[in-house]
Amino acid sequence: MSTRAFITGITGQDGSYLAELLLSKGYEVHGLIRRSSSFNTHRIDHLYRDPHDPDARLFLHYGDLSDGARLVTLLHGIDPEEVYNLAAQSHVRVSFDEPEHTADTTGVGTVRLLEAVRQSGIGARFYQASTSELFGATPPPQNESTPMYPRSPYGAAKMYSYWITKNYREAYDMFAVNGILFNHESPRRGGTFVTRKITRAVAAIKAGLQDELYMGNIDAIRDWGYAAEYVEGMWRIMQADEPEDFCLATGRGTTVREFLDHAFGHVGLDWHDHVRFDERYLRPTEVDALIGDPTKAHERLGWHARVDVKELAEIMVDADIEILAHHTDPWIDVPRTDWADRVPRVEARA
Ligand code: NDP
Ligand code: GDR
Repeated sequence: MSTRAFITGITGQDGSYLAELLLSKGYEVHGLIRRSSSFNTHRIDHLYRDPHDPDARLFLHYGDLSDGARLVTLLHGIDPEEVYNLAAQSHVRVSFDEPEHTADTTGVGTVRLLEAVRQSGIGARFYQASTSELFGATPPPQNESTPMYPRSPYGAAKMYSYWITKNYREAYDMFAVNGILFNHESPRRGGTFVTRKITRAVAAIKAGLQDELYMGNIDAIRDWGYAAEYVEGMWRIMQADEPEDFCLATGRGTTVREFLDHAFGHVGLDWHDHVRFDERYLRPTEVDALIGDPTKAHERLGWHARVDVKELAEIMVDADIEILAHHTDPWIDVPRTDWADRVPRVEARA
């Protein structure tokens, strides 16, 4: 019998890599997807097989973290051994526009899922997608013992999720753990996060489809790793003998400015010729610097981030150039002309 896993947020960047990883390990994977008027499974379509196929091991179920009763019914029926809670309204800037919705999904959604695990009596292990945003205003380096000081409605909602996960571990003796992950990116990263916004723009500028890129605070420092490596860390956290929280990070900080150097420099462009400032991309309260100390994960899980930020920027720029060259975006599922049209509109959203 395969191990069964249930993943919320399976249609997102991390969910797609995690599903790929677990399928490669022989798991049966069940994912929660939201009903949408348009297809929202482009990141996992390459993994999907018709459920009538006897070899199908990926199954998708409609649901939402706002609907607790549905979560109980689903978990009771699926009876997974491992539950990964990756779903969230995950955009920090957007959380200032939609604080209540962010609290409901990114915060209260977690306790709905924990309660569903508890009430359905399945005894599954539970992973919570916690974040370096919890450290917020506390200066780097940050590790598992660093005091938390979130600086956004997103960070505050994730703070609740972090503590409620710990509380269920202590109160009910559940294997419930937090992976406190620093920023991780990839060609599957949503287009409104800063790295992908930059790499998509580099590809479009190089192709002559765009000339300017509007940005906010380019002095912010982040610890950027490669998402495909971080889902391996999530899995290892869930295989540990004891339920414990871990930070996953590269241990190196980079400014947005330096990321611009890497991305534009990779195709022989100078970002100073293209990047403009727009205050709409500033946050009311900013997180200036996040640089993780991943020593505990190195020592206890044998996990290391290998891809450095320059290589990451190059992987992402090459992928975005490839997407334009092949006329369709496999992660957005629209033809090239539509996609090129979308660049300014996508940018205007974050
Ligand atoms: P994405 O934004 O790419 O994916 C978020 C996922 O959550 C999507 O599948 C989305 O569905 C789903 N979702 C959103 N709201 C709901 C809801 N109400 N009910 C059910 N599903 C919902 O995020 P990432 O993959 O980048 O991140 C995964 C998790 O890890 C998130 O919780 C994020 O906050 C956290 N995190 C991410 C880090 C990073 O650097 N990437 C670092 C640290 C933590 P849909 O596709 O339909 O929108
Ligand atoms: P972050 O990621 O807020 O760290 O959250 P994001 O890529 O949005 O911002 C990183 C830094 O870049 C600055 N910045 C801009 N950001 C965006 N999006 N757009 C811009 O134009 C821009 N200009 C400058 C930001 O101010 C910020 O300092 C991500 C998400 O994945 C969270 O879900 C996750 O928890 C954290 O990473 C760790």
